[in-house]
Amino acid sequence: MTVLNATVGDITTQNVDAIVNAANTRMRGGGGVDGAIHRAAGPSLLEECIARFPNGLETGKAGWTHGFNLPARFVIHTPGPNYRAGQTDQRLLESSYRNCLAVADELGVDSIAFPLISAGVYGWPKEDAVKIAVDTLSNTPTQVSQIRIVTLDAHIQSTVQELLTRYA
Ligand code: AR6
Repeated sequence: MTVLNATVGDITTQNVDAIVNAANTRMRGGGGVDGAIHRAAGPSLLEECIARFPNGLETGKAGWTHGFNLPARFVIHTPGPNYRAGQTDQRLLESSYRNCLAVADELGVDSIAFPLISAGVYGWPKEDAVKIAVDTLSNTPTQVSQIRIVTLDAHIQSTVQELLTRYA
């Protein structure tokens, strides 16, 4: 059985098997969650990204690296759609969540923490991003036992919580 919950905090400090990185298609780091994860993991993360993703990663796909200095053993990276640049098809955002869970299953991950993919620099409207995250994570079959949605903002967290109760 999979338990889905929400918490306020920094994704880089989560004590889970894997954390998800809201990356970009170049896979060489960036701002937001991506920058925080690279800083906390240390420079080996960039080296592994270069080795494993020489040509980057397509929008909506997912791939993994180790977590290095992070508490999490793995980082599962996904470039979400860039809403600001016109990538407004919700199916792309759904596939980011689904593909991250598929990679988590391949890795045998038991617990995973997600940020709100595309809801920062990429400009996906926050409430809609929450709905897509909760719907997709609730409806995707997975072997992962614990899924945590991590937000920096308490207001957004309560919106996540509200939607989660509909699935409880
Ligand atoms: N912990 C948890 N949530 C966070 C953290 C954190 N440390 N930092 C930001 N958020 P974003 P995107 C929230 O911008 O929109 C990067 O430059 C943030 O408030 O990290 O998918 C990449 O390299 C927002 O709700 O990801 C790409 O170029 C959510 O996490 C681009 O930004 C996602 O914000 C990706 O943009």
